[in-house]
Amino acid sequence: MTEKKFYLTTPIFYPNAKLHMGHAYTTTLSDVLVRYHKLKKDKTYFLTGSDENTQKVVAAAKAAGQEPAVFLDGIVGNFKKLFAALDISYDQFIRTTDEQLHWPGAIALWNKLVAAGDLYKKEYEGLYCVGHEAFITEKELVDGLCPDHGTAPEHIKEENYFFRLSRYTEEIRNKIISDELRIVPATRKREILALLDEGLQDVSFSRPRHAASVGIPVPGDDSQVMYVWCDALSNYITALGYGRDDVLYQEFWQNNPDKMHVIGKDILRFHAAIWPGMLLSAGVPLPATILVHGFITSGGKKMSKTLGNVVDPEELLAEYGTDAVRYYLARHISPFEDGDLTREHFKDVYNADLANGLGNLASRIMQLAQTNLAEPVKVEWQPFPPEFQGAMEKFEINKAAEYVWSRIQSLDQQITETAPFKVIKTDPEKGKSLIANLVQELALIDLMLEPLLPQTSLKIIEAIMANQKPQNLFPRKD
Ligand code: ME8
Repeated sequence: MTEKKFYLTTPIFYPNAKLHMGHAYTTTLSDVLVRYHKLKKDKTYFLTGSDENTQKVVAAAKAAGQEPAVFLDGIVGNFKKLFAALDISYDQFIRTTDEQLHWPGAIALWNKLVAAGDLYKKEYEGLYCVGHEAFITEKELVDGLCPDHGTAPEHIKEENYFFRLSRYTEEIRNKIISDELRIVPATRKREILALLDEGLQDVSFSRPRHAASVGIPVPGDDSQVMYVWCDALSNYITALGYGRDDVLYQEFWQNNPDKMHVIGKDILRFHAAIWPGMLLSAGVPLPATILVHGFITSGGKKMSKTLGNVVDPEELLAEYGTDAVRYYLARHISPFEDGDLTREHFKDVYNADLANGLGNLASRIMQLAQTNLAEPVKVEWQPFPPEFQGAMEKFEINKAAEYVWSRIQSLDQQITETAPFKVIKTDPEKGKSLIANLVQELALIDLMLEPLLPQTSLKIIEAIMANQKPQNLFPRKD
């Protein structure tokens, strides 16, 4: 039997500032999906990284009074610290300033687009929003400002290479309609199809070197550097060795039907229109799935310093620990819609679902086992319950977690109803078998917890194997 492959990427994040809760969400959602595939014994590859060749980074480094390279190393170090604290099991962290790993592939891809006759030079005049790292139209402005960033766009007149994206509108459209390129959820599929119905415009793919000041030189034209999005999107294949070393690329991209991008709703157009256009032009297979999640708000509002409603992932991690944060994100944020997180709700959920729920259940059962069973229960292998598997296959990690917690609740009830602590006094054999059953059930719950709460899952299975009550998994918070 040939092994199934699973390739998952997150966006590469801009290292102009610290990562926030939204980034923590994208990476946690991604990590849960990868760990689930690992448990199914698929061969997985998980990519994340940073999008470094941008004006934002140059500006942020300048504001910090540092050389860009030094500034970037510092920020990227912090990205990795956050990912470690969230237990993100990525295989590779790609940086687009990496001239060995990223640039050869980006250049090779560019050359393919040239060979296809899809790049041409043109004078361009328009408005550019540095926040978006994209051109913006007069129509999109509110009071002369970019509505997302609240900043005035730059007026730009320059010569750029343009990518003939318009040529691929129909092909992209058909592939999305037929789900050959699957956009999940359906609301996002409709959104991108509506955009495709209007027809795609050709897009700027380079900037004059002086204007952009950083970036990958355009092959054969030193006066230009690749435009950020053209450079950034290619990371998904350059990291695997496209144009450089084909082994991983062949295995996880070229010959792998199960490759997916996880992104937020803000970058749908880039991933579901521009990127497929580039791949079609270059004759490279398209991704199979783009999972588009919503945005996290706090108290129904965008997190912002002025509103004082920012919840910092590092702070939550320090106070509650890795698995509590993963739990909240996995269970209480829908991957398909916008979600909300406040400190108050986080604490309530922590106490109810983790301290009183899971923590209490594991400790009750293992206390009974430790006191009454002479040796550890030999746990039998059990398949994933279909409810859990079904939800995971649809990327509904919140529903999967909800199902696990419904099992936690029923197991709690089972202890109360079967009362093994009483039975053991009158009928020790029956009492022991009731307790062994509880342990067996706990082991199944524990299996489902692995992708969601990996550290807790390990502690529980260790407790089961040692026939010992685990340490206090989730101390109550007042
Ligand atoms: O766009 N809620 O990088 P970026 C949930 N470098 N997720 C959020 C969020 C929120 N409020 N805010 C951001 C870029 N995100 C480019 C990507 S990919 C080839 C290049 C998450 O640092 C979400 O995943 O601005 C979103 O798509 C991403 O961060 C944008 O990160």
